[in-house]
Amino acid sequence: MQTEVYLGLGSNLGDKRGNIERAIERLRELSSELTVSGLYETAPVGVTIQPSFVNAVCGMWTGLSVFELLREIHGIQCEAGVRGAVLNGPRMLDIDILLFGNLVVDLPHLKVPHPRMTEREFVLRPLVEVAPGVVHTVAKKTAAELLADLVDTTLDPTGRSNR
Ligand code: PH2
Ligand code: MG
Repeated sequence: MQTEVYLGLGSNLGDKRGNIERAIERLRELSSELTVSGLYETAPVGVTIQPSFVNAVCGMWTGLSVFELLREIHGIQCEAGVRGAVLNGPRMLDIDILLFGNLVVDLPHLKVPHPRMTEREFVLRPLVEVAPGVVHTVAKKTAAELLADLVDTTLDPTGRSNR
């Protein structure tokens, strides 16, 4: 069985673009079909005193289970280098499973959909580029709607829309 999967990639140490591009080449080996967004230079979110990131999203079809995919992702992250083990701190490569078909997982080491993806423009903007119509399994909104909601609340921090 093939599943449609979306992954978020980020790097803010070393050869940031090269780290993302090498990861994509490795992910291609795991999928029958893969599309990748552009590479976005983004300001760090959360821990803001750290280098800027390069972020991208890839969409792929894979025959792997979510746990098999997670194991492969860990391997790809290790190959890129384990520097940057600080939570939310600088890292050579971070790959997050954003969406895995319609699957919902809530385990200590794995949450799908990714719990913070709806708050992060550095995830939603490239996601909209590759799959504007993909529906978030829990929020029941498309990527394009989630991005529009986010931009609204960013412009008006009270969350009141003026439209
Ligand atoms: N990842 C984080 C924390 N902050 N900021 C940006 N711009 N891009 C990221 O990928 C990122 C971040 C933790 O995974
Ligand atoms: Mg992350």
